[in-house]
Amino acid sequence: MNKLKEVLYSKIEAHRPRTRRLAKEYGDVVVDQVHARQIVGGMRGIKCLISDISYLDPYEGIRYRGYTLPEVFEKLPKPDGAEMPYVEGLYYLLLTGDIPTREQVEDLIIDMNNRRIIPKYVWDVIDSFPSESHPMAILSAAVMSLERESLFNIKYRQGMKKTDYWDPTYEDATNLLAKIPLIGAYIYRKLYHPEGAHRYPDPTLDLGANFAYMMGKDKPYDDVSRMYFIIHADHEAGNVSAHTGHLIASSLSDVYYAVSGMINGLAGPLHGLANQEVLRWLHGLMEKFGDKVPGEEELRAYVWDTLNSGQVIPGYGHAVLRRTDPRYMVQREFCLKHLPDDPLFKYVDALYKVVPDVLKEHGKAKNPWPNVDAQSGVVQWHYGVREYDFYTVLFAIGRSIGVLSNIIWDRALGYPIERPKSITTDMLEEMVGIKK
Ligand code: CMX
Repeated sequence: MNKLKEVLYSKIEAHRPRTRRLAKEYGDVVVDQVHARQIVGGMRGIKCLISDISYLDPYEGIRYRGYTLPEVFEKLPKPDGAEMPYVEGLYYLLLTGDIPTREQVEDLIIDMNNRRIIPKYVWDVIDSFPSESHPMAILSAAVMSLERESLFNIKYRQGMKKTDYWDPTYEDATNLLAKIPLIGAYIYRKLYHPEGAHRYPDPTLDLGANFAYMMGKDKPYDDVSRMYFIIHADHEAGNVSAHTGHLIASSLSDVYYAVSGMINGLAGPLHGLANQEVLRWLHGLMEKFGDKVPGEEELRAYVWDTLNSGQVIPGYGHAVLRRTDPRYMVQREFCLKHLPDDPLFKYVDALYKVVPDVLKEHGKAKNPWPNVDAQSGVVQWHYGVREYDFYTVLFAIGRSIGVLSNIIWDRALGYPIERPKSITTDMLEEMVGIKK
């Protein structure tokens, strides 16, 4: 057993009695009520899932294992000379709840580097897609194709105790996490830079630096990748991508099925695809005004035009958050430090001063503040990743860290197959007292 797995196992053993006790002794305690509006409104806010990996407070934003994002960036070990921490360190934190030492992270990096080999059929799957395909569709299919490598399935067929499910799930999850950045980078090169030779991973590099290397990007893109994957890693369990991954895995489908499903959910414009939509929307604005950022009145008019045509303002609003997303702030601070004069950043910053007031006036969005997606494309654009269809792939690589950590713990704690109850419209009308 490697060192992370040993620590994880001791945490699992310590945690199991808590879950058993909740189910056995407190099973009848009422923790939430369900209102009709939640049933017809996307189950918003119903407390019915457990995740110890992260928690999202509407005003404070995300905490990973109790740590805010600034704390995560400050406490996790960093490569020499780097501004951003090792992504592998975040995986360690999400799995165990402990901030790892540099030595523990280096041990994990070696372990993950040994898992990077990708079977040729995965490259063939990617190569077989037409070049007009969306990179999220290709990513989903490439991850799906790896399914035949699942150790969980082999062990399950051999007959495995339920308490052991977490072990091959950990192996599958760590294998996939080691491979998915390589798959993402290969998709990027194939779709947008087919002229250049494919770069094989460099075994001396950590996940962030290796991703930059495979993308063909120089420093500080390694730090950009680390920052990007860390801020997108998890957002508690109820969002579409995290919940989809958990739901699929609850039937004991392996992590390849689950993460492929997670990717499909993330590919919608109301969720992860919003980062691509933001760039498309910003370019519409820049085509009108060029590099000189227009005044507030012109910006307000552009925002109103979008709203009046029945579209949402991409990158603004959130189902849970009720203030500016701290993931937006992390990136904003990065931009202020590294690219304050970038024309696109100037637009984004000018819109930050205008959009919330317009959305308040519009009176629909419960949260008029920007989310992570309003800012993330700007950083990518600045460092030369200008093919904005690709941005959600980056989100997916990051999100897989949290989703895979959650699935390992779901298996460790023996959560059952998920099965909420549906009712008919007739039934709901009757329940609320509508007479026919
Ligand atoms: N622009 C215009 N209208 C918006 C809006 C926005 N940015 N955000 C919410 N609204 C509207 C909703 O469409 C809804 O309108 P209807 O009553 O006509 O259906 C109304 O305001 C109420 O919505 P809400 O309760 O505030 O928001 P939801 O929880 O239903 O949806 C979200 C949340 C993120 C889908 C929504 O705010 C949105 O569409 N934002 C733009 C897309 C976006 O940035 N998505 C990325 C979110 C982060 C991520 O997952 O990556």
